[in-house]
Amino acid sequence: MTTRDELLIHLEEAAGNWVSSKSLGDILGVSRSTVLGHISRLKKDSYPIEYIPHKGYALRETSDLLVPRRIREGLETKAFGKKEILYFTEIDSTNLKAKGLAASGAPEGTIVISERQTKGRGRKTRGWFSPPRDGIYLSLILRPNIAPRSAPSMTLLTAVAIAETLLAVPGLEIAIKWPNDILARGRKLAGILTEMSTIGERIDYAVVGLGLNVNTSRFPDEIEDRATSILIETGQRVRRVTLAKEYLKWHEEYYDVFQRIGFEPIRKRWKELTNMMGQQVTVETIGREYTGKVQDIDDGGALILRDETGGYHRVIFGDVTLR
Ligand code: BTX
Repeated sequence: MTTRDELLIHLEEAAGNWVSSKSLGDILGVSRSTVLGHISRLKKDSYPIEYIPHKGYALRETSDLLVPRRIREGLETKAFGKKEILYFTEIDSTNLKAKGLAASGAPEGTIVISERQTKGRGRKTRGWFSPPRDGIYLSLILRPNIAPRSAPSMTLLTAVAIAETLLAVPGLEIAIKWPNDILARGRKLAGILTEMSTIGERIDYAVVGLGLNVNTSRFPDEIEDRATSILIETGQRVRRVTLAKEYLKWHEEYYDVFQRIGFEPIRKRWKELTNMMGQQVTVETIGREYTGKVQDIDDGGALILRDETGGYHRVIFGDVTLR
């Protein structure tokens, strides 16, 4: 963790109380001028830090930072977010960080969260626009006891958990799009990036990364007509910390169902939350394209299409275009 992130976490843990630059320097083992330098940069980046002479610095309690203390407060889960929460004001990609941690043995339920990503990743070589403090960029480490063949089900389960979270936001209409998107009015509101590592015929770990556009007011030109946020959809700013906690709760709930009963209840709910059933689609996968009507998803999360000749196709991954 950088000194800047540690400093922010200390201010946050002071829960609105004033802390002097000297005591911050003592806690962090750096000089007072280093502290002042970090504070000035944080303020320049619009972090809501206040100052009163002779008292010191405090982070405004209403700030909606995704710091561990705020996530843990009232978090209704058993394991997700109850283990380690790694927090960053800035990181290249939370998924990259989480993969490194998972490879060195971090337990299921460990979370990596950042206020901003400089190299947020989508599938293949794509990027994920991750402006500071507007969205949720969160990666969760899982160790599911499933065969690699069933890996797509982890993404679908996550999509259901995000959809359940978003259903509680007034004025928001959402639909799941296979395999990894949540759409509002046909535009991308959230994306999921599931990455995993296998040992023989079993999954060692899965990292499930969520990118959710919460209070983003503008997107870069190249994605402006394809992307949206809760703010754009509803005109309301929503507290990210509340959403992040709800999401963790739903995700854990469905993950438990998955471990105890299997994929079937999730598959059923997924079908209720998508607008793809019966739709004519084209799916582009590596070196092939399939066109057909969406018939179903199978017990591993693959998409089942029926083409004009009546033939069925099972697609494990790809990019879908609705016709
Ligand atoms: P995807 O490959 O399905 O979508 C990526 C595409 O979506 C981009 O090529 C671009 O067209 C568009 N796009 C980029 N940024 C945004 C955005 N903020 N909102 C809407 N559309 C966008 C989707 O991949 C999976 C994204 C997962 C992101 C999370 S964030 C936390 C974690 N860490 C990390 O590096 N990635 C994941």
